Amino acid sequence: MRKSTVVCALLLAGCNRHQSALAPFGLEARSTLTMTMVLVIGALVIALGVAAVYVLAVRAPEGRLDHAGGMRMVLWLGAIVPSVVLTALLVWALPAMRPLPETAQNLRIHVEGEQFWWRVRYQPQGQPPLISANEVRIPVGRTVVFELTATDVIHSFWIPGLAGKMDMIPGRTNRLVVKADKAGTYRGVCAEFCGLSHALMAFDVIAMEPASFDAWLAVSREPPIRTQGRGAALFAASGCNACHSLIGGESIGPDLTRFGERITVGAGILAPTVENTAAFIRDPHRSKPGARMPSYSAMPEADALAIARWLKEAGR
Ligand code: HEC
Ligand SMILES: [Cu+2]
Repeated sequence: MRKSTVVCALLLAGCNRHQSALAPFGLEARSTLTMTMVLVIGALVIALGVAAVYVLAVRAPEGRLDHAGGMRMVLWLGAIVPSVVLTALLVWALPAMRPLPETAQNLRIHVEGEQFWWRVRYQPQGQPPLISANEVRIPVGRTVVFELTATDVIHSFWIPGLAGKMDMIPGRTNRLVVKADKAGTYRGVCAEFCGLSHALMAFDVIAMEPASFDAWLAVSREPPIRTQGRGAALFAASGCNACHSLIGGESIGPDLTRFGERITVGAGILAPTVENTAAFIRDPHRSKPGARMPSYSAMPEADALAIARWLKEAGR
């Protein structure tokens, strides 16, 4: 009983961040959904039609349809109608395959797939880049160009509510042009098996009104304010800065500059609480087998909590 309550709560919690191609918030996903509906309804109509013909044929008096009549029916229903329908569908669907138009002025967001997280770099035209991780923010109503690549193995970048999948391949940059049309918080996932924690490699997508997006971008360029307490000392003493940047620089692990603002911990896996962060720091492999972060199981829980609290200070 209690177990099922927990399962239900977890399932419902998953509904906060929509991850569904059936609930589109962008142009490409919207046209894909329309096409899917046309195909599903069309297939249903055809199947019902075939069933109706079958029933009529069985019930018809013998000899009603001579050999020539039968051949005519095969010609029409077996060749002409399908050719016309398929050609019409092709002509109708071809334009949807064309990528959205883009210009050099469009915001570029470089996303690199890592085992098992996402390295994110915003590259607004004429401004210095902004580094982040495990979350992408996009302005509603503006064209955004994702530049996708990978460090280690092939991943696939998929935001079901926004657009189709795009492979992330080491040594190559694939582009995905998108336009969101509805603000909200959504979820993206890795859609290509990439190792042990492949299924635990998700990210948050926050589609914002353009003005709030610009404001967020401006604020994010300010160095974050952090106290210099126990958390700071422990972070340095434990060698965390060997892999994590707190000033938006290049780093081995996810950038933690504005960690307090993230709405999940561990690339879309855990709720953003201090407790979850501390648990992740002490034993990242419990929630993510194979994660490329050493575990700090010898670290006292109080220390992990102090670091977690301190990390969460910045970015809110
Ligand atoms: C050897 C490099 C390395 C070291 C050292 C390291 N980490 Fe990590 N850390 C990573 C990697 C890689 C990830 C991403 C794991 C994943 O999600 O697959 C990560 C993830 C995290 C996350 C989650 C980030 C997010 O976006 O949700 C936190 C928080 C974190 N580390 C804190 C720490 C702290 C605190 C220390 C020091 C006690 C530390 N790390 C030491 C590599 C490292
Ligand atoms: Cu992956």
